[in-house]
Amino acid sequence: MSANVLDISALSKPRFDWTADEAGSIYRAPFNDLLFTAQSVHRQHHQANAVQKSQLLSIKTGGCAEDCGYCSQSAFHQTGLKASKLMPVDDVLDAARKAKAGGATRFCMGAAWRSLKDRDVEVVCEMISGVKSEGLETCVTLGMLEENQAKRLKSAGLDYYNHNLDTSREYYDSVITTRTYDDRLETLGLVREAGINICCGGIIGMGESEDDRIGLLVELATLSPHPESVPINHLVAVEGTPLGHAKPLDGFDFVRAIATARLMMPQSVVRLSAGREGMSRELQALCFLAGANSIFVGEELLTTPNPDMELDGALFSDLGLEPMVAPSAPSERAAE
Ligand code: SAM
Ligand code: DTB
Ligand code: SF4
Repeated sequence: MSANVLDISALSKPRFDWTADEAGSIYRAPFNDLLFTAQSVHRQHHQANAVQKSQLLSIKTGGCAEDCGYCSQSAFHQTGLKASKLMPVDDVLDAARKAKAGGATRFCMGAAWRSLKDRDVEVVCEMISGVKSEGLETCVTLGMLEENQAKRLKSAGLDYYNHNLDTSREYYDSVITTRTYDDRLETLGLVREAGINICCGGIIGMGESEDDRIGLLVELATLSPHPESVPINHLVAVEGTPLGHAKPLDGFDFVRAIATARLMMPQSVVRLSAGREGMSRELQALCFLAGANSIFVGEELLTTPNPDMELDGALFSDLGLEPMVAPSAPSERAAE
C-alpha cells in the first residue's frame, strides 16, 4: 500500500492482506480525511443514497447456553427476559409478510441457540423457504452449524447466515468463555463452503480498546472473500448482563469503525446495526456518510427496541435516502 494510507485509488480494490498497522492508520486518520475517503470509495461500489432494509425476528428467545457478556438472552445472566420456545412457522410467515409490507427486503430470523440441533433443522428450513416464497431475501442466525446442516439450509433457499466474530481475538475471552474464536471461524468456513452469503461483524462499545476494534476489522477483512454483509453493532447495554454498565462509547469512535470497515471491505454492505435507538439522527447520518448502507427496520431488534417506522421514514426523507432494491449481495450484483 502507498505511503498515503487514504489513497483513494489504492483503496478502491478489495484486498485480503491487511495488517493491524495499516488498519490502525486508517482508523486514526483525521476525521474529515477518513470520511471523505470512505464516502469516495463507497460511491465507486454502491449507490450513493441507497440503504438496504432488513427486519429481524426472534424465532426462539432466551435461555441460551452461551455466556456472551452483552446478551439479554444468555441463561447465565438475570435480565428478566422471558424465554420462549421455537415459534410456529405460520406466525413467522405472518411476521415476514408484515416486514415486507413495511419496506424490508431481507428477513432475518434469530434463535438463542449455542448450535443448531438436527431436530430443529426441518422446521427452520420450512421458515426459510416460506419467507423466500414471500419474495424476501432470507437470513438466519442459529449459532454453530455442522457441514450437512449448512448444506440443508442452502437447499431450503437461505441467502445469508449471520455469525459474528464480535471483537478481536485478544478481547474475545473477556466477553465470551463458552466458545472460542476458532469455533466461530469454523462455522463461517462451513457457511462459505455451502455457498451461503456471509453476514459477519461485531460490536463496538464493550470496553474494548481501539486496537481491539482494529483487530476485529482486520479479522473480517482478511477473510477471502470478504463477508457480503458486515453488521457493525453499537452495544445495547442490557441491565443484568456483565456489560449492562459498560462505559458509554464516543459516537465519533463508532463512526470511525464504520468508515474503516467501508475502506477495508469496499464491496461489502456495511450495516449500521444494533444501537440506533440510542443514537441521534445526526450520528446516524454520519454513519451513512462513512459508508453504512444497511439498517434494521421495525420497532424491535431481537429483544431490544429499535426506532419506529415513522422516525426512520422521516430520517430517509430528510436525508434523501432511498431503500435499496434487493438483491444486494456483491456476488449477485456482479451477475446483474
Ligand atoms: N445465537 C446466535 C449467535 O450468537 O450467533 C444468534 C443471535 S445473537 C443475538 C446475534 C448477534 O447479535 C451477536 O453475535 C451480537 O453481535 C449481536 N448482539 C447481541 N446482543 C447485543 C447487544 N446487547 N448489543 C449489540 N449487539 C448485540
Ligand atoms: C447482528 O449483528 N445484529 C443483530 C443480528 N445480527 C442478529 C442482532 C442485534 C441484537 C441486539 C440486541 C437484542 O435486540 O437482543
Ligand atoms: Fe446465545 Fe447468541 Fe446471545 Fe450469545 S449472542 S448468548 S449465542 S443468543
